[in-house]
Amino acid sequence: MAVERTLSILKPDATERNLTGQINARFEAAGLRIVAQKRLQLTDAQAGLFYQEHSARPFYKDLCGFMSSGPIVAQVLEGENAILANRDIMGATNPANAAAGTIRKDFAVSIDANSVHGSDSPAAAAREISFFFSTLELVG
Ligand code: IDP
Ligand code: MG
Repeated sequence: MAVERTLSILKPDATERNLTGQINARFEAAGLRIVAQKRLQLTDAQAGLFYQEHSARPFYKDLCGFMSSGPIVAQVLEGENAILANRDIMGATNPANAAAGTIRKDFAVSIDANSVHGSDSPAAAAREISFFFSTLELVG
């Protein structure tokens, strides 16, 4: 195992319900450190760029609409095996399938409004971190 960084997003359904602190506490309790964080609202086009890997999927338009519908919190989480560790803490994409104790099981509203995003590979983490954060915002 190695120390990694991963890109996390608290989605509009989470910020709308004022869950930033409760979700962040899950990351910290699991040993992940929030090393960069900012709150912003994406345009539909920016959400489309971020999720371009899904551009051919039937849910893409709704996904971009949802992700630009309100403020999000973009953050970089750091820790041992952080990419897979965060995916475990998040739980399955569809909250109906998410394991007990995961963020999506406890907080997600639906498969669209599923509260959190997390990078799924080292390549995705690198691309997604640089999408939101400049080198000046990333303390070593
Ligand atoms: P992930 O967020 O667990 O990595 P992805 O497959 O990368 O899941 O999909 C990105 C996002 O698109 C999901 O978090 C979810 O909000 C949405 N999504 C995925 N599959 C569906 C679907 O079948 N219907 C509606 N929305 C979906
Ligand atoms: Mg994904």
